[in-house]
Amino acid sequence: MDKKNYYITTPIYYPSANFHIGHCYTTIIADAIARYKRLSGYDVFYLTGSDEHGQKIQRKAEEAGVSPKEYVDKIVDNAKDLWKSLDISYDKFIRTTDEEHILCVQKIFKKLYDQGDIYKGEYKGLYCTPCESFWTETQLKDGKCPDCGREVSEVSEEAYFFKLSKYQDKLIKFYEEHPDFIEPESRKNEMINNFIKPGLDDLCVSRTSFDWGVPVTFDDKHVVYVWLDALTNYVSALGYLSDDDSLFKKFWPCDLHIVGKEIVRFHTIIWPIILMALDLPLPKQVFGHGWLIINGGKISKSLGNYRDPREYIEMYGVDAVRYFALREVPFGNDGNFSEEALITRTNGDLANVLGNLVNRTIGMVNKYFGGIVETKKVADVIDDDLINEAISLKKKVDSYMDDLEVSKAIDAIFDLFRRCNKYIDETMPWILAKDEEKKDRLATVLYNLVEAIRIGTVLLQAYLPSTSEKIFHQINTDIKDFDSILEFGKYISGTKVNEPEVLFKRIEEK
Ligand code: ME8
Repeated sequence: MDKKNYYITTPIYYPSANFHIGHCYTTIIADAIARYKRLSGYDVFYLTGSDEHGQKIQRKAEEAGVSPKEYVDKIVDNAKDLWKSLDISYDKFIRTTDEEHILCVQKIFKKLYDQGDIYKGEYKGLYCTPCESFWTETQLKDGKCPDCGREVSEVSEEAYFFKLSKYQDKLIKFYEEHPDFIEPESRKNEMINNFIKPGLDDLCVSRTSFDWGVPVTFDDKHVVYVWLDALTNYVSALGYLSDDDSLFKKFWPCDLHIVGKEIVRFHTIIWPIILMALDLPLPKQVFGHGWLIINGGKISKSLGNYRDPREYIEMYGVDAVRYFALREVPFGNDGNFSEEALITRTNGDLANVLGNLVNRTIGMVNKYFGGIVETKKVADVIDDDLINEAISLKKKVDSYMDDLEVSKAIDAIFDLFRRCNKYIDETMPWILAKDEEKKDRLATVLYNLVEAIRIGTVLLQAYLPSTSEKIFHQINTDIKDFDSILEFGKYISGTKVNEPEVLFKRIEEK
């Protein structure tokens, strides 16, 4: 039977040498979902990438004395290096400077122009001449340019516009017919009440005041402006309108666009309208997640309140960072980031609950049975609760993942590990070990523990892949598939475990 397809995307990031843990958040969540779907048997395409055009980049490149392309090339390598160090399993990294993307944007622009959805008009704005930037009234600081503090003047420039307004009613109808299109629900109401009901303005889609962008083929003064360029990545990456559109045929429409809350608007209003105008099916869902914040405010370079995420990875391990991002931010809300909170999570859940459990269990198997895990099938009612919790875990995690409650999903897995620790307290293996007659019962207890650890770890693979591999190695099993955790007892009795190894060192609080 053919596998079912699943297409998931992150936003494409502005190239930056200063990625922070907040940027990693979107990518880690999408990675966990992509891995979970792969393990569930889907053929997954996970897309991420970089959004490289625009005046800001052009100016930064000038300051650095290099061409914009040279400038972005260097920074993109930085992003790829970061995703590698975070174990991000993307299938493709799209760059808006890729030839295939540029051609796709140009074809879309021409098509929309030919069918009358893009028209030439005049863009009016407040302009700062030294900064060569347009600003809106609300962006100004004390009525002056927010970048340099100088006076701005009202000027207008020739520009192309996209007729968003024409599709307004069709969009509302689409929302009504697809109640799950925007998640969480609260963001949908925000879109309807704040943006659509007051009436959509047509969108400026070209500029003449800079040239670092995709050129408009039929009017070479213009480059395509921001969102039409950026959003198109989700289809250009699949070869839409190219000679080979097999990926597009296979994976479109997208199953899930994961985006930060501040760009939900572009993904749930502009993007669907572009797709409607192109007569393409719309994505199945857009999920707008909250932010990682610091002391209630944004993570920001100017505040100097963060480190390069690679420093945290080096200090605490990749899975400490992944775990924090996945666990700390509840469904759709903001979550607070601090190094202390990262340390608390690492010491509490990772070192005390999981690390300690695996270490103690393997230690006891070595001490009492020379490393052999063998069930003697001496059951006790005390086992039932552990076994039930273990075999019902997948259903629970499936259901949280279906609702994109990633934080609850990973916590449910840790509930099983906590339950295992409680089972050790309840069964007291060190007491059983004192009585030769209880040896078979002791063997069964340790088998149950190893099997419950295996079951939890099979699910944990999607979230903490590197730790999971270490656990599989320590308990010496390659039975890692999702089907193997629906029943208790698939761990092969008689297996010899490997040497225990500390998974997470406890970190001394600073
Ligand atoms: O918006 N917490 O790119 P970007 C959580 N190029 N998420 C955060 C965050 C934080 N503190 N800071 C940033 C763009 N992000 C456009 C997208 S898509 C066609 C074009 C998230 O580099 C942010 O919410 O500014 C967004 O989802 C992502 O990082 C990229 O942000």
